[in-house]
Amino acid sequence: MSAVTPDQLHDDHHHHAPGGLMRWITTTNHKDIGTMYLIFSFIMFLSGGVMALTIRAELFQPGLQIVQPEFFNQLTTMHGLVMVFGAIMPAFVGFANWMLPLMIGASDMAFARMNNWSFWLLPVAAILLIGSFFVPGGATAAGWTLYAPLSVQMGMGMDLTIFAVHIMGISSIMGAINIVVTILNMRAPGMTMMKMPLFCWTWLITAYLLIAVMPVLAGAVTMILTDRHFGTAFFNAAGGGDPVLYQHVFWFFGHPEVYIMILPAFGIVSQIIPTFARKPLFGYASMVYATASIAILSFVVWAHHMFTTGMPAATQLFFMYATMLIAVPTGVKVFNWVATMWRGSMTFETPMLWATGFIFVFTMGGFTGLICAIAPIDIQVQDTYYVVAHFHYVLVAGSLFALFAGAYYWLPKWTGHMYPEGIGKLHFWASIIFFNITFFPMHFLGLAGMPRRIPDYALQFADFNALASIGAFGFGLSQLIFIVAVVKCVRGGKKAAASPWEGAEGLEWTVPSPAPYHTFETPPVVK
Ligand code: CU1
Repeated sequence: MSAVTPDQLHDDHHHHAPGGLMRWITTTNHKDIGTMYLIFSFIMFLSGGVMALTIRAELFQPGLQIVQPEFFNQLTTMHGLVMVFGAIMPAFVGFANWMLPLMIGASDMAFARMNNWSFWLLPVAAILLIGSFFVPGGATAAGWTLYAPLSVQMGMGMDLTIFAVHIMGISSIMGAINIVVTILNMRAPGMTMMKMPLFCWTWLITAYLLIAVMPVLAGAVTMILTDRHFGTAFFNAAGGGDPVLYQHVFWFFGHPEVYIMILPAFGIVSQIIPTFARKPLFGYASMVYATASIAILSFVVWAHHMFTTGMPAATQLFFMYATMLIAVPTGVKVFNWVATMWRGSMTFETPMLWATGFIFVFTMGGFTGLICAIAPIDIQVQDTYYVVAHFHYVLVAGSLFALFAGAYYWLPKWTGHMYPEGIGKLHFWASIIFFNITFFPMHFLGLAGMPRRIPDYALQFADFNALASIGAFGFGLSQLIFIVAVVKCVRGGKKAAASPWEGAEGLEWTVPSPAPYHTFETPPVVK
């Protein structure tokens, strides 16, 4: 009987597993699929970013300089769709793929082949979506919300967008089912639900939101499709339909969607703060309940997007108070993060900079959200740059900053190498400064009455627009620093220790008991 050497085992493995491109097309490995999600989402982030910079170039001065108004509207529409469905959502799914099995001690995702299919649907949807720029009439210019009746009358770019939304929805639902089943069925012995790292909890709740609302979005765009081509009149008053119905259906999806894009961010930040404060997370159970409360409330606030559609006052009041109620569990979370840092031995490596930057700037977006929730104020600022400022504070300084926090935090785990700390810090400081230069002036523009989704504007708005455009180009260029950091990390970054944050990441486990020892290569050591 001869012993099998590790080399022989490796060779044997090699004969069965495809290499090169086929490896990536056929992979069922959660780490490979996580990597593909992250690379795909970053490419989409750059595409949506180029659209944003074209918009800001046009808005640098009043008048029309760079693009025609019709194309400008296509750009604002596609920027929103690409960033929401192509960049932010897939990036969080990438984090889920990489980290959930490791965190709960599972060997892989529950449905490894479906996982491959979830990912590979996305490039198809992206080609349809971005390809719609090149069909007759160009991409749809109905806004990312695709409001009827305009979206019913748009050219064939709208049909490609509907098809893309359907495909992305299928991908999201399959991904969400995979996450729910993995968490409920594949936890290691001893890993009870209330011992899971908070990232798992936030993603479990997010996955339920996805399963609940993606079919609603699919229904909304299908009704547009049949109104366009098959003689129905869901949104056509002349045929007995109601254009406002579209807004109800869309925002029944759209508001929970806001939390789909922020709850996993809360999860990432909740892993990072304890590590760099060197204290366990404050209020673990209250974090779980706050996340669930936000998710449940997100289903009963949708019409805060519709205060100007002529609702009865009592309905406005209901949606106003329900929306303001969400500030309570969100406040619990912010309190817990701050209480975790309170009297901790804090250090500010790059992930912690992004995480604390997230808390500070995301919370400002939360406050402007509360202001928009007040019906009489919302009626004033509806469709102005105040709203644009608000949702970029929660989506850029919220979702995106948390994604960068998580990327720097786990890059050593993913690649086995450290990223260059100085370059990471430069990326953070450049981003947070240029972010605020870009978006803070938009509050003033909105309060002064500048409408969103227009390529030209009155002279009185010129100064703040020039400032915002300068900030946007600074922000865009700053993101190239991330590419430098990742490339330097992968090629020749210094070798990461098994416990890259000097054992402090043992504290990312939010409960006193340690992580199951087999989830990472070596047990975390708490110093
Ligand atoms: Cu909302």
